[in-house]
Amino acid sequence: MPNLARTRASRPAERVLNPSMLAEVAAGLAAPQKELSPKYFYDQRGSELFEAITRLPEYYPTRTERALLEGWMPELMAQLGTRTLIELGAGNAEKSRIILNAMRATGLAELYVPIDVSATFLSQTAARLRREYPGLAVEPAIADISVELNLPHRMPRPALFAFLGSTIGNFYPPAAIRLLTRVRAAMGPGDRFLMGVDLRKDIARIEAAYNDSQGITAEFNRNMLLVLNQELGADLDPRAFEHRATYDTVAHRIEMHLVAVRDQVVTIPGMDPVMIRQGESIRTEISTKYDRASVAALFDAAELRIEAWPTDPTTPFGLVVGAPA
Ligand code: AVJ
Repeated sequence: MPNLARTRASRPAERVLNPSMLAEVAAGLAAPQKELSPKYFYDQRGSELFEAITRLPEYYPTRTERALLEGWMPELMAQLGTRTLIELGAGNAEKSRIILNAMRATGLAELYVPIDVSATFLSQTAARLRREYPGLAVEPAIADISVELNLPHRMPRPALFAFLGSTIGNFYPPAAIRLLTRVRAAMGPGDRFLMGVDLRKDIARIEAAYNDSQGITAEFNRNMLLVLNQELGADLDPRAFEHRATYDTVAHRIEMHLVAVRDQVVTIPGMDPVMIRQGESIRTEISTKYDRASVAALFDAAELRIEAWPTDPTTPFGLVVGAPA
C-alpha cells in the first residue's frame, strides 16, 4: 500500500479513516452492486456542501430537528440532570449548542465529548466551545463510530448520548444494531440516549430533499470521487458520473447512487483496475426512514427502550429518547 503510506505521512494523524480505507474501497468496488461508505463524503468541501444542503428549502430534516431540540431540550435536561453530553458524529456544533445551553441552564453542565473522525475539525470545535462555555470541560474523542466510540475513562453521570441528524439512517440494520449496542454498553443505569430519526412520509417530499433544484446534493454526491482521488490517488472523473437518488418503498430508504455515463476503467494504486459499464452505479448512501415500530425493533435488539418520542406533526421527524431496557 505505497500510496496509503504517502498520504498518511503528508497528513499526520488528520483522519483515522486512511488505514482501513483502501481495503474497504476495494471490497466495495468489487461487489456486484458497487458501494462506497457515506463516511467518505465528508472532507472539507464535502462538509461545506452538506452545510449548504441543510439550508436548502427541500431539505427539511435539519431545520425540523433543530426546532424539536429547541422545544424539548430545556425540559428534558432539567428532568434528567445531565452532567455529560457525548455526541456521536459531532457535525457542526450548532445542535450541540441547543443541548449545551439547556444543560447550562440547569447549572449541571460539566463535560462535553464530541466524537468525530476528523481530528482537525474536532480541535477547532473544542477550542471554540471552551471559549463559549467557561467551566465546561471539552474532551474530544477521535473515532470512526461505525467501529468504536473511544470514550474518556471518567465521565460525570448521568450522561446523555446524542446521535442526531438521522445519521442512523445511513447504516444497514445489522450495523445500526451494532452501533446502538455499543452505545448501550457504554451507558450507566441513569444515562439516556437521544436519537434523531427521519420518519416515513410522502415519497415525493423525501425524493425532493435528495434531488434539490440547485444540484447541491448532486455535487455533494460526486465529491466522494474527489475524496477517493485525494486520499487514495484514484483517477475517478466526476464528469463521468450522474447523481441519482430514489426511494425504495420496500426497504423504506432513499438510495443515492453515482451512475456511470460511459464505460470506464478506474485505477486506484494498490488494487486491481475497476471496470465500470455505462449505466452501472456505485451506491454511496442509504438514508433509511423510520416509524415507531422500526425504531422499537432497533432498540429492542440493542436492549434499549423508548422512553419518550417527541415528533413534529407537520414534518414527520422524530427525536427518540432511549433508556437501558
Ligand atoms: C446527515 C447522513 C443524515 O441522510 O439525509 C443529505 C446526508 N445525504 N443529503 C441524510 C445527506 C444527502 C444526511 N445525513
